[in-house]
Amino acid sequence: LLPRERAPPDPARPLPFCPQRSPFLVGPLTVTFSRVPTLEQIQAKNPAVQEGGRYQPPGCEPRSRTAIIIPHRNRETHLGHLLYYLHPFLQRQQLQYGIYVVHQAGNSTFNRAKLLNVGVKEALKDEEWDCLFLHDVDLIPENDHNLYTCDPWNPKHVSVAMNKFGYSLPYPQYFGGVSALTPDQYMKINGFPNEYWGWGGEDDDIATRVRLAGMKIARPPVSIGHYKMVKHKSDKGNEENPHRLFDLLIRTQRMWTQDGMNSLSYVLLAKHLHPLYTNLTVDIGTDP
Ligand code: UDH
Ligand code: NGS
Repeated sequence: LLPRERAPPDPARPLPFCPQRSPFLVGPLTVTFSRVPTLEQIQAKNPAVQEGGRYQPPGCEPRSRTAIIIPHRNRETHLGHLLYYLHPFLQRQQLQYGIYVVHQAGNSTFNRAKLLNVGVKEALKDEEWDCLFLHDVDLIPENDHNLYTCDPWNPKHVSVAMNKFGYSLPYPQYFGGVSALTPDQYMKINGFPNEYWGWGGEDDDIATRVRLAGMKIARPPVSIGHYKMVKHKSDKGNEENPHRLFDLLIRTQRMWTQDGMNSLSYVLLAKHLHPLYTNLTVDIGTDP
């Protein structure tokens, strides 16, 4: 048997669970952005990753099947940096995983939260994922003890210590960047809002949904939830949303059960299995 070849599953002898603590973890990581890796270079370093950016640990039953969902438009270099670090990171954690890039088609105003709803809906058609990681493209985890698994009870806010905020939370209810929910938790909050077009506020809406659905925000320790952001200017097509404070956020309590996964509509234009990720190109409509 070649080292990476899997023996066919034998129902009489199921694989043992992977250990509670993976022996491959190294802790703090050095993250730099001096060179943008090409997709070919990343592929060469990750020969065990399968089409669509999928992976299963050899020889043991993973403790989590995690889907990473990344909202995207016009950030190819950031995607290169993220894939370069994330693939080895997740393999060291001995997870089964898949990476989904949800690409907003067209030039209308960007809508991060709606793209994440689309990613969840489409990812769950592929696999019974245990855990959904909603992941900004420009945030690179700096410590592999930050496990990409879900908290069984509460939605988890994961990017608790970003370099741009001096490695601490900018405010206690902050829920932006990287978060992780089980599919049940995601449905319990009716997913994310679809009506936040442009920059800001959608993450605060999500934090409010968590509270209104009777849950709390779980978090990893600050020493572990370190992220380095790829520096960039603000994006064309993602200008500050002028409605976020006085039209939208004041209505979350009234709207959260009506606006979300139960009202999601979109047109999937393409689904393409790249060697390092599954690309979903989607028409999510335009800012009204
Ligand atoms: N994103 C894209 N393309 C865009 C815009 C956003 O891919 O054109 C995605 C990307 O995954 C990004 C995420 O959406 O990481 C969040 O984008 P963001 O602009 O909300 O957050 P980011 O931290 O930048 O990347 C903050 C810009 C500061 C704007 C300041 C307004 N006061
Ligand atoms: C808050 C925004 C959040 C945003 C956070 C950090 O003010 O959406 O700042 O922004 N809330 C509102 O605008 C209501 S950042 O410093 O990353 O640009 O995530």
